[in-house]
Amino acid sequence: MNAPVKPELKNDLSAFWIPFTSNRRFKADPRLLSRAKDMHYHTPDGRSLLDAVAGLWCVNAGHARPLIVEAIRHQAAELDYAPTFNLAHPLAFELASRVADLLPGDLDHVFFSNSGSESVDTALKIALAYQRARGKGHKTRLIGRERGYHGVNFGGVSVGGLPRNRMYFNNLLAQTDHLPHTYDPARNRFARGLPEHGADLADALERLVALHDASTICAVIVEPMAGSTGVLPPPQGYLQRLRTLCDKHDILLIFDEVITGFGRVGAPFAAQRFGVQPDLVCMAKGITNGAVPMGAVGASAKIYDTVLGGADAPIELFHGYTYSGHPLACAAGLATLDTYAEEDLFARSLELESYFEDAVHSLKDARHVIDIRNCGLAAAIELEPRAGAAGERAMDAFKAAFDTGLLIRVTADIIALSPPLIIDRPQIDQIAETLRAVLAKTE
Ligand code: PXG
Ligand code: PLP
Repeated sequence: MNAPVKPELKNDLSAFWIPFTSNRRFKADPRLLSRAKDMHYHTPDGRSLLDAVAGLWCVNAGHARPLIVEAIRHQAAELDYAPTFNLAHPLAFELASRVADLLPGDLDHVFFSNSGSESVDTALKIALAYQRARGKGHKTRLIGRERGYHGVNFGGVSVGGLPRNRMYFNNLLAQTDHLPHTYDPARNRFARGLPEHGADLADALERLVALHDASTICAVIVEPMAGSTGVLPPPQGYLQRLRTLCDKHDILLIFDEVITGFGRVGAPFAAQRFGVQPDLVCMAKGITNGAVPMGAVGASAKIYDTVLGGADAPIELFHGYTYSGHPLACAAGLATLDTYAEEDLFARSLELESYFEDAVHSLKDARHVIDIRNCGLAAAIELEPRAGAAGERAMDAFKAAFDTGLLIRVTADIIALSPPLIIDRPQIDQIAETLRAVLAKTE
């Protein structure tokens, strides 16, 4: 039988439903990327763009790095796919050990997923399984934070704190609650690094305990530095206070380090930079330098041992993905960790922090700017919203920057910067100069 002939092959912009984007506007005026190397993207019409956001906060070692490219190429021919349900392959063990080695304290065990969203839902399920395994199955309530971003799956949206990510999808997890966010412009505007005021905001956990009782609370999940909502470094002492309160009330503390992990804030993880030990850590993005989708959850020895020890069935955790520990992702992950180590990129991020801080804060008097925040190689420049048109001014700045050869990220009226950790000082200057010029022209 002849294969059915397709009447007509249509290749236009309509089929691809583009995520978190105005499809109508984008398809009327598309922006395409076709190639990337080191600090730059290239467009199909031959223009180059300085990448000031590491793709989407993920390409921490810069684009198309040789070790990573070669590892993926080799692995695709060697072992393209291997199940990890009742089977495994060596690279998955090797990557888990290497990641555990980078994690602080006794976070010795690593569960693989394929994205940050999956890592978050995995961590929430591990937390619930842990409480149940230790005979505290009534501790089921999950506490997130206002303005938190924990991906787009139902668990992550339920603990997340971005209204529009929640309001269209009514059936969220029952039994969640939220801490207040830590943004306090009245006291902390234009703070450099960690803001001075706001450690006391962690005390809101006491009120949630008073309301719900600790016997119903499983875990608190926070981004140690909120990223997606516009770079909110934690107030000095806030995370320490949160850790103390979680210990006091026998509540697990989960750090969502999907953005802050792998060098973004000048240490392997924010947990090390800020000196606070979580029980579970969510990762993704920089784990493979963005080259192959992968996520992971780091779990403490206490959690792993309890879940295994308290299991009521041979399989201790009824959870996993077809692509958990995918060979291509593992190969990319190992080559990524080698690249970070060979070039000492986490130390580089810390070393460049003050230069980057000076450069972004030099925009304090640029047009429309109402606040600037930074930590490590991440920064936010917040613009005054146009009256009655929230987000439009930043979107105009994004397009103008793109046309001027600079890739930035905007969310509401906030410009976010998170360049690859290989950036050099002249490129940092270029970001600041381009943004000043772009903002001067933006209405
Ligand atoms: N947790 C955190 C803290 C994140 O930043 C996720 C979970 C979800 O990861 P996935 O891989 O499922 O997207 C993220 C992702 C932005 C932006 O510019 C941020 C993210 C993703 C896309 C855009 O703010 N963060
Ligand atoms: N839906 C169906 C019908 C499936 O068979 C599977 C996995 O086998 C899934 C969803 C989950 O896919 P994944 O394991 O890639 O998350």
